[in-house]
Formats: sequence, structure tokens, C-alpha cells
Amino acid sequence: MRIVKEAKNLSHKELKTWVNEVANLLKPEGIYWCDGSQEEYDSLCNQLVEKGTFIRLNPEKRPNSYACFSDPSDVARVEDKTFICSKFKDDAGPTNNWMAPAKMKKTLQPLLNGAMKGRTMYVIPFCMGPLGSPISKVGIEITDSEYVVVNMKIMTRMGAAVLEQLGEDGEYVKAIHTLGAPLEQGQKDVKWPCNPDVKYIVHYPEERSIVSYGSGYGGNALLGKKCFALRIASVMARDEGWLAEHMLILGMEDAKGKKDYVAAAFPSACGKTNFAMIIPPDSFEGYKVTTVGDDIAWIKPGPDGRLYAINPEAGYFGVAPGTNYKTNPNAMETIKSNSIFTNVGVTPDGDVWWEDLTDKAPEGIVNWRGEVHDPASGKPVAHPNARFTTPANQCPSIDPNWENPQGVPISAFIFGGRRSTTLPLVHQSANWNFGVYLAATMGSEMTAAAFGQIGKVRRDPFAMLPFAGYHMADYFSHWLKFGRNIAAPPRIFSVNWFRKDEKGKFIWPGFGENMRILKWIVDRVNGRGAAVESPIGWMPRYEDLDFNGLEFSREDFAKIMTVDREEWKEELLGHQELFEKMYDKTPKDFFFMRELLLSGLWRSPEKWI
Ligand code: TSX
Ligand code: MN
Repeated sequence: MRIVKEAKNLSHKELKTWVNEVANLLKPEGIYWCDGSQEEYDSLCNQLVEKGTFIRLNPEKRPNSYACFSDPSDVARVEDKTFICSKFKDDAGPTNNWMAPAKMKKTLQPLLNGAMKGRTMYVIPFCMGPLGSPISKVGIEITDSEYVVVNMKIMTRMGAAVLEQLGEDGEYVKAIHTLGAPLEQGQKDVKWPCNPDVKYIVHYPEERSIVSYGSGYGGNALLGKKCFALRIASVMARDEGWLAEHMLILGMEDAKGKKDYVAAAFPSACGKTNFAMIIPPDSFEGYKVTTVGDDIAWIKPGPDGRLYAINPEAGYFGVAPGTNYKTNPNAMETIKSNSIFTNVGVTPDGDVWWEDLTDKAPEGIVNWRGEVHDPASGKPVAHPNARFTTPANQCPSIDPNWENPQGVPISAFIFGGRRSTTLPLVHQSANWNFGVYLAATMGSEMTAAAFGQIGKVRRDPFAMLPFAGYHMADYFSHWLKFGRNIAAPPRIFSVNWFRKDEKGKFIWPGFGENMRILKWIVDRVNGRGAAVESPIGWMPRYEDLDFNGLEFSREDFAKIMTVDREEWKEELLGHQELFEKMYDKTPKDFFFMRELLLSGLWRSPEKWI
């Protein structure tokens, strides 16, 4: 096989053998070992510009940045083509697609055979987490996509330094990615190669390996993120006694300089990246919020009995539409340069645009399908799932400890959802087990018809439903067991920024004002914040929250804090429905906790509002 670029620091014999085996099957034109250098990045971006995949943005407006449009069929994760191939079906559970590993391998074999013909095979050594951290883990992604290589350069620690760390016999996760679009002799490539007909995102949790076929898009192709850092890592975490979670990590420093870190899980469309980069309102003098991560947390018990978290990623792969200087100024600063934009609009002067970036689309803008936008068409400029890929260290709020190899100590877990009724703005669980229960039963109301009936609650336990690499009910049990062995467990909170009034208007202003809730949470953790008991846990009274500088009435507060008996009877039926989907493995603790919550609803309401 032709070597396009030699490996640097490669002393791992088994890795060499594996790469050769993969090359013999996929039959690329040559093998390229990525070194992770800036020169390599620039040269691959140039190649993508020459091919027409990348549009170089105006260097005065958006230095060293690129836009690209995917194939219209390749715009999001493909959940129905995502498989957990554990030996036993019961280990994948009812919420994952499953196929026996041997059968899946038989299915994939003919697809992979020759899949890289006419293309270069890139070998990407990457590290999830800071190099040298005891919590970090190494992966090797093999891909035939230059887009994947340059995105992995932003999203992970990538290249020769990782091979050096791997040494002669280090452990790594094997990840094979191919576009599934081989080129015949003389065949001209398309701008966004992929396989429009066949896609497979496959995980072998026992082997700790991944095969992704047919898609070039984000979560399907950047295998360090959802595939490794969540699906495979959640299995490693279960086996080794830690947590791999779909959580942001942020730091809050108060006016006295006391610093606390919290980790928070939200389903999609709740503004998770916005919360990770929140800017406190002016009245919070001396307070500072810092960002450790916006998507994934790997969490391990430390020697002091506390939990320590790292962000395994090195960049943000964030949803662009809706991001602007009001919703997320820190993200706007982060993406000023050195960024890749996928499926956004491109302006005539070589900048990017998406819905809600500004009030009106710029004249003459090209939409994500490459057509000149017609405002009368009603079609969006950017695809709703359009993304930016941007280096984390460019974020103005980046935490000084974001690359600390020991991680940061977690004081609280926050679980959120998008609920127009029932769930209060904030409450604290009575204890770890009730916290696990509230996280297991969390959910969001559907906002897009594509995901089912609008307004119906879609349960998304721990925001992990599409990302747990094993049986969801076993995952609940892991959390319950994990909590029994920590000396200083984080306290667990629920938040809901999205309650609506009778007219369908959001009651809580959200965004920076969420700082008031964050402050109460951190106060609670430190034994300061006052609270009263409600049927579902501890809640702040109006006077327990800091409303300095915000006009927010007691009446509105009552509206977003009410725990309504009838609504909660309905809610608890929803919990039961979820548990019954995985009845045989649902922890029995959950049935008892549900019953306790139900009986608590018959307390006099005056006591908690
Ligand atoms: O990200 C959001 N957050 C978290 C911010 C730290 N969003 C956007 C969600 C879509 C991804 C929110 N939307 C939040 C929120 O807290 N709250 C809302 C609801 C809301 C929307 C618009 C307004 C207020 C609340 N507008 C005005 O008050 C003018
Ligand atoms: Mn995510």
C-alpha cells in the first residue's frame, strides 16, 4: 500500500497490524498518518477548497474559517441506523437498535470491501480528554474524509503526540469511518461524498470498537464524540465504576472568590451550549461563570470522596441557528475565527448567516442548499441542524482548569427539560436516589413535528436515550450503585426554563437570568440557600432567590413554581409508562419512589408555595 504520509512516533505493533488489515479490506489509494499539525490542517482545508467542498470565508470577517454544505440527505445523526452490537440483545435494551456482532460483521464486510477505492485513508490518533490525564482515553479513527480529519483536529487532541502517549502497547478504541462512496478510475468526486442509500453507525461495546458507514456528518462521522465519548465510554464507565455523561460542565465563582463546578444534562433544543457559556446579569457584581465543556463529561471519584469531571472534547460542535449576541455572546466570540461552518448560509461578502443571527437575512445570501435565498419561499437559509466547529480555547469564558488532568470537582448535577407545565423552575431532590429518579424521568415537549406529536412529552432519561451504549435500566442501576460509594456526592437539581402562561408565553426570562437559579443551587450545596419542602423535593421561596435587578413578580413566581396535584398525577403515570417499557430491569427502588411521590401530593398546598 502506498504511504502518502508516514506515521510519526509509531511504536505500537498491534496498531500497525490493525491499520494494515483495515487498509487491505477498504482498499484505499494510499495511507496517510495524521500528525495533527497546523500545516496539515491548512493543507487539507486547501484541498477541500479546491474540491469545492469548502468555501473559504472572507479572511477579514472570518479569518481562517470555512463554510460547507452537506448533501441534503446527510444532515443529522441517523438514529434508526445506529446499532449497539453487544453479544446479547438484553445488554442493548429496548431503546437501542441491536444486531448480533457476528451478523453485523457479515452485513458490513461486503460494504467495507473496497469502500475507500480511489480515496486516501487517513489514520487519526486522537485523545479524548487532556493529554496525560488519568481520566483520558485514546482512540484511532480511520477515515476517508478530509472533512472528518479537520473537524477532529478541532474537536479532539489529535496527531503524533497521541501516538507518543500510546507507546508500544497502550489501549485504544478502534474506530473505522468510511463515506461508503468509492471512486472508480477517473470518476470525478462530488462536493459532499456519502452513501445516500446505506448508512450504519455500529458499536461493539464488548470489543470497544466502532464502524461508521455511509455518512459524512458530525455525530455520524466524528467518532470521538457521541460514538466513543458517550456510547462506548458509558459501557467502559459501567465496567470500571465511573460516569460518561451527556453533560456540560461550568464553573461559578462568587464575589468572595469561592468557586464551584456543576455538571448539567439537557435534551436537545434546551440551549445547553448557551447555559454552559452564560453571562451573569449586571447585578451579579463579582460573580463569574466559566466554561469547562458544553456537551460531554467524564466523571470519576477522587481521593477526597468528591467527583471530578473532565471535558473529553477540545472544541464545540454547536447548533448555529438561534446563536446570536443576545442568546450567547461567548459563543459568538468563540466562532470569530478558525472555525468550520456546516449547512449555514453564506453571504455575498463571504461571511456566514443563520436564522436569528440578525433580524433579517442579508440580501443575496446563498442558502445551505447552495441556492440564492428567496425570502418569499419560506425556506430557511440555514438548515435547522447547521453547525459550527470551533476550538474551545477561543471561548472568552473558558475555565482556567478546563485542561486540568485531574478534572474539576463537581458540587451539583442539574437536569433540565423543556416543559410548558408541571415541572417547576427549579427544585432539589431529597437525596441521591430521588435525584437519579428525577433524571431518569426527565423529558422535553416536542417542538418539531419530525419527532412526533407537538407538545407531547418525550422522555429522555439523563438526556442519554440516544447515547447509552447499554440497557437504559442497567444505566439507572449503575447510577444508584455509584451513589452508594461516594463520600461527598453532588446534590441533584431539576430546572425548567420553559414554563408557559395561559396565553402560551414563556414566563421566565431565561438566558442570563438563569444565573439566579445557578446561584441558589450553589448556595444550597454550600449550606446557605434557604428552601422549603415540596412534594417533589426542596424549593426556593420567592424571597430565597436573588431577584436584584430583575422585575419578576410573586404572581409569576407562583406560576412557575406550582406543583399541581392533578398535573403531577398525570406526570407520574408518564413515569410508570417509561418504567414499563423496561420493566424487567427497572430498579425496584424507582417503583417505591414513584409511590412516595404520589402519596406526597396529598399534602396541603399552602405548605410549599
Ligand atoms: O438557551 C436558552 N436558554 C438557556 C440560556 C442560558 N433558550 C433558547 C432555547 C432554544 C435552543 C431559551 N429560551 C431559554 C433559556 O433559558 N429560555 C427560553 C424561552 C424564552 C424565549 C424568548 C424569550 C424569553 C424566554 N424572550 C424574551 O423574553 C424577550
Ligand atoms: Mn449533545
